[in-house]
Amino acid sequence: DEALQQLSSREKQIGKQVLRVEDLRLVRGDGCFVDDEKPARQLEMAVARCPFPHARILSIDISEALLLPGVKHILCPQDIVEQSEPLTVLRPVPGAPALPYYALAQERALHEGQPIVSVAATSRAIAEDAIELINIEYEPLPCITDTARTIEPDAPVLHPECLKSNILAENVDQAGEAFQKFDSAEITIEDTFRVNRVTPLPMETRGILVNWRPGARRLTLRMSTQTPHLVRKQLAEILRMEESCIDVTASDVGGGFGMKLGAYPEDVLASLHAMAVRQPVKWIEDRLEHFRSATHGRESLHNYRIGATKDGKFVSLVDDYVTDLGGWNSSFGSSQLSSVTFTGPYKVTDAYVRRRVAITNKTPVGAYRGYGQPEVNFAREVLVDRLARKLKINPVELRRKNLLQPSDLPWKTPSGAVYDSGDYPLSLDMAVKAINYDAHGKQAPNIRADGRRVGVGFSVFIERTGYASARFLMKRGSKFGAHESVTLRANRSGYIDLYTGVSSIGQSAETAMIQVCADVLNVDIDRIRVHAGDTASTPLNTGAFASRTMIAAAGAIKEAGEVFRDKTLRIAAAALECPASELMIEGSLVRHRQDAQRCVPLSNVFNRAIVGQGIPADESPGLDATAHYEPPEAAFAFGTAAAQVAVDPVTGEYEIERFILVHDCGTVVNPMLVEGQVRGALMQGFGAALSEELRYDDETGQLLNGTMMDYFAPTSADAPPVELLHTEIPSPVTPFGVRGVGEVGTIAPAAAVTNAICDALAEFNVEISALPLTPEAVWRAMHSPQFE
Ligand code: SMO
Repeated sequence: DEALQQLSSREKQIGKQVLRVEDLRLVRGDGCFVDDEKPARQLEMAVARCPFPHARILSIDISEALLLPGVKHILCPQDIVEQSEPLTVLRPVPGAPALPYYALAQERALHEGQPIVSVAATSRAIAEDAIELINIEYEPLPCITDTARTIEPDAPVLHPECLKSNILAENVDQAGEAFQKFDSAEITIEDTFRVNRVTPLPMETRGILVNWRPGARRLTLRMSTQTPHLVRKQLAEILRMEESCIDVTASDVGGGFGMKLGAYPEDVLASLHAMAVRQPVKWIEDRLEHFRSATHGRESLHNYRIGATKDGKFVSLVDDYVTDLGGWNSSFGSSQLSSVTFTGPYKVTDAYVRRRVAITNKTPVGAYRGYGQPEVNFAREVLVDRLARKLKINPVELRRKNLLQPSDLPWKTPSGAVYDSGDYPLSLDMAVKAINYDAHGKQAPNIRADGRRVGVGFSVFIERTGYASARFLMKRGSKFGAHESVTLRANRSGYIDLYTGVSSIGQSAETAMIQVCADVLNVDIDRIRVHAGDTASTPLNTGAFASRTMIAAAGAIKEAGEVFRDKTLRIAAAALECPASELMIEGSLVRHRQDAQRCVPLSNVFNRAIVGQGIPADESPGLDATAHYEPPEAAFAFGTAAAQVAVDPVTGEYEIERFILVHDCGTVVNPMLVEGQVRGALMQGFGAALSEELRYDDETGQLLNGTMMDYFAPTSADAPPVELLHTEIPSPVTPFGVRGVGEVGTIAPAAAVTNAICDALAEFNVEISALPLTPEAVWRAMHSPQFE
């Protein structure tokens, strides 16, 4: 009817370019990060860290430090064993034994930067002075920093108490007869690809402020974390406390990128100090600590194999890879998604993937934006280009021949994932067209007047977005489910408070959640206020990671919103003296569907509910709704990257002249936010592909470039020109057809740029199998002995 038509023609917020609500506070300096809070009597913590990659701790003498004025409390390894449990792993590598990892190293330290002693003092400066006065005697032990070395049978075992080798776990997924098909394939190609170790580098380092009020039995932690509820659960276990005595809040978080998932040793230490001295204790990680103690990402070796027919049909895909986990199993284990997406968007039924997770004497590796998918995408897509050269088939043609067609979807991959929907060939076609690929054919000159060679490279890709249901996860050893919860609560002024455990890590989730909520309730967007990341006020949830918020939180908002809306209408029905079914919410009021004049403001309806007067006789007072939404296993985003580069063959220097990303995240909730997420992730993708690498000295095992001076993170001046294109195919498995978007930009840059460089240098037969793509690496690839 007419009223319903009006309802549907009312401007929908989903799909609209709504400005970020977060920016109102951030640009005015009213954001609240950990260090913005300075409670009275606050102490600061500093941590003595192992300077060696592997060492036995022979003795610790704190007597001088204890005498330093301002020092309030010192924790030594023995205190930790008495007062706490080892750190728990939220997402263990399946099949891996637990490594007994305490907040302070016990007897032996396994990586540079591992905490040995911590001090709480009246200032950070005094705490650091105290660290200088602590005498720790070490016996340096032989160390292993090389991934290939650590898995050799004769390598010294780093965790002899629970492992027989340095391989923590090994898992296989397979379908069909991958090896037989590979062995009998008309053409085969294989190589080992080295993916570099990088650091996620959020602008805000880790930070924590702990307050303990024993009389109230309340431990309050203000933290920079992606997962307040999960950290609370972990800390309760580690500190041997009731979960109900702990509150974790994470209001503004200056970036997480996966490395702020779960509890770290410093969280335990600051808590124990605060409980011992009954004063607030703060620790803000400095950048030098960050490089050595916050989890790293990516490092792995992928031996990838493709078996194909002479005309280029893939018959077998095999990936045998090792992830270098560093010294301990971090909260979010290794990059397990490499296994899930190793076949990419290709149609193959015979495939095999073996994942091994290895221990070395380096900082633990955790989740990092993309979580295993950039790594395997690099190996597979670079090898696809090499196969194309070997077969003398155009690399675009080769991909077209093997891509899953829209009609193949939903498609269960050999490793057991289900691609929900999509149009992969369309994505590739759009990238080919956008980069004007025909103009780069053989006829066109690919040599510039200055001698630079021009090349074009492609990478198709898949991204798993969202985090699976509890049933799926528990089978794989996860210690938590993945539901997302939201509470909507009416307030007297006629506004709606939205409570969510998703912390604001820069992903604009508050804005996007408001848009979804506004559409579900059909209210104005400024009617909704988000309260995020506080375990005391928000329903128990999972957190902000896995590109999942718009899948999982949106589902919870929808379910809670429907309950909230129905009760709102029932209460309004008492005011307007008509059946609730004849009413609708619109903007700031409830009105009759047929008669817009017959209406009542939301503030009136909400007041009735809250006061409990003037509501239907069978209705309870109050107006709020909580929903716990169980998300689907995943919704797979996809896309294609195309890069055009100009390479100087004399120096190996190159410039990315154009970079096109065609991307599908299903229903776009807010085009501006999607663009921001994709551009930000692309920059991290370029950084890891082009210039970033944590390098270790072969002999001493020391981190060689653990400062911003020596670690080449790209700046805005280094940003290549990026052109974004979208397809918008709704996912059938998510509430609003949304696929995740947060991590997608990290996946394809390395492969697309590598392929473009190799295309540009085709006359030199250049092959690149390692990251990052520094000019030196390109030059070396040109001058590698096999081509001389
Ligand atoms: S690597 Mo992400 O925070 O799932």
